Amino acid sequence: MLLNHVSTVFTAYLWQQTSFHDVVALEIETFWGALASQRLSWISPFNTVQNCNFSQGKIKWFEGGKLNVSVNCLDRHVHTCPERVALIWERDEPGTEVKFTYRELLELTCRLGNLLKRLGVRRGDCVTLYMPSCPLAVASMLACARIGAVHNVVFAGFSAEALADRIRDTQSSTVITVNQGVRGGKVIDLKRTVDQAVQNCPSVQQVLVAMRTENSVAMTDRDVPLEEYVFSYQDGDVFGCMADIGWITGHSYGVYGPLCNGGTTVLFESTPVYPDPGRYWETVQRLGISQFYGAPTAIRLLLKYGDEWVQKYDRSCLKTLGSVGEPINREAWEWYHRVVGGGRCPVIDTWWQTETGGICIAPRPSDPDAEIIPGMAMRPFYGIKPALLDAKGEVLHAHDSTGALCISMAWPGMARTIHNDHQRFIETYFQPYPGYFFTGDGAYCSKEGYYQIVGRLDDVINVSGHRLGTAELEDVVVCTIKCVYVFVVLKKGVEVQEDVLAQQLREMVSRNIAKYASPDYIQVVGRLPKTRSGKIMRRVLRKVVERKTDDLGDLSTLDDSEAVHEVIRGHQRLH
Ligand code: 6R9
Repeated sequence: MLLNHVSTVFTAYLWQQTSFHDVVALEIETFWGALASQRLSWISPFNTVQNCNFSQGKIKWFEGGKLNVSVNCLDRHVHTCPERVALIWERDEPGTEVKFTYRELLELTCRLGNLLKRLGVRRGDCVTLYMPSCPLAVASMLACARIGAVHNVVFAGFSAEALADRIRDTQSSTVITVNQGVRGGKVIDLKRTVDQAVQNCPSVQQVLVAMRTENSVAMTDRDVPLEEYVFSYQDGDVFGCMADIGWITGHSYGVYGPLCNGGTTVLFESTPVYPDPGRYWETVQRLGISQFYGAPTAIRLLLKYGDEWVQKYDRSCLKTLGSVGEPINREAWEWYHRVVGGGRCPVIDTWWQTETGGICIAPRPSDPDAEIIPGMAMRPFYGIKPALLDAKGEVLHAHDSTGALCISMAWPGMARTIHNDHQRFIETYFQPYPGYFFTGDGAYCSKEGYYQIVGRLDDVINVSGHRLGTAELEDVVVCTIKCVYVFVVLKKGVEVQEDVLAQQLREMVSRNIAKYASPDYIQVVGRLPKTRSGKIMRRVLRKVVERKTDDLGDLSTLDDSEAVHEVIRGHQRLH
């Protein structure tokens, strides 16, 4: 698990560096080998850089080597710059941020690590964290890593059942939580949810409870209260990854990447619209964020509110704007670039997955001559070898083609198994295209060798014999099913007659893609069903259109169930 973070460390590092030309030419093995020796402290050095075989699902990196990722994130920097700010906790209430230095974070991590050991947590045990993005959550992750335990971070918006499933799956003996969470001005009783969940989880022996708010909660014999912590202030470079730590982006780019590189990271507890839609940019100004890393869902939401919310704030500290999680459509890309970045900051659309551990395809903002095309993830990251394959499993050699996005060589950050189910790992990722790691996404590669993600392959639809990626259509109408069924969310304050809108959208799609792609049905909705990390749940929309609403599938990651009910009611009204 510790090694999974190695390539994250490098990609985060690249955000911070100005030139990397010298390493580009090096062979993959030399490349990862050199970075691993230079950028990380090893307890014992590795013998081989890699020993991987995709057809056997064997992924082995840095054999013989031993390191501790928490030592790499903390101790290394405490030796050289103990008072540098490691974390800025951007709390829900604007203007109440709290800063943690590397020294403080190490102290908190060691205290927690020792407590976990005293409570009987051993190497290989799993600890479930059900906490909002806060320094104690980061210290808990690092404390687990420090003592060799596995952390299972469950997004603090998940229901008691979804939490219980994940605790049972990992057989956790220990859960760490807070009394209450605070998000968008609302208080959420997290401890109560944990109490409900653990009723059905016999493995749980103890629940560690920290106090996020001042309200007391009912404690049982199983609960262990955690004391509150210390903080101080210092200036530094500020990496603003807005993702919740319950999502891989929060792990790799909120915690391990920036800390391992000695950077200062912002932990965002709130929402982009609390107390108002200017929150992100007010935070950028107040904390001096230099790299802002957000999700297209948030960008699309904010652009609906207009430019004034951005322009009110000084964003001159911003250097790079990152996007992750979904394809970013051109309108959102351009708004992000022109309005948020004032045309001055490169927008980097970064494609990667939980399974890849870190960014795999992204433009290189460090290269002043590098071209960036809106809506394209552009070039493979150093050491990543993508391949596009057709339905017969043949590699598409020529550029200017679309196919299943696979990766032909291993890299250190990639997943090495599925917990308790290695066979499923092999079947899901290595059997669809033997010899390749299959990502599940479709991609287009341009003549120049630039990549554009066209969406999940299970979202690609077959219309009149033509394969259409949802991303491509969405880019034009800014969603779709076997016939094209478009769900439209209007910008704030926009009023249109639905039949006029439908006519305009049909013309636009016919003109920009093709007549066969023109939408058959158009439904205007207030909002779309999304996961907690902001991805549109297209499979749910498909079921609504297919009238299979009694078979919506796993909804445990759904953010707001009311959004589904609204879409269903709208659909019933129309048809
Ligand atoms: C990091 C993360 C992975 C899936 C991935 C793809 C979609 C992520 C994207 C993107 C287009 C991008 N995705 N980044 N699609 N452009 N820049 O999101 O991990 O939650 O595992 O999701 O997200 O479909 O396969 P995860």
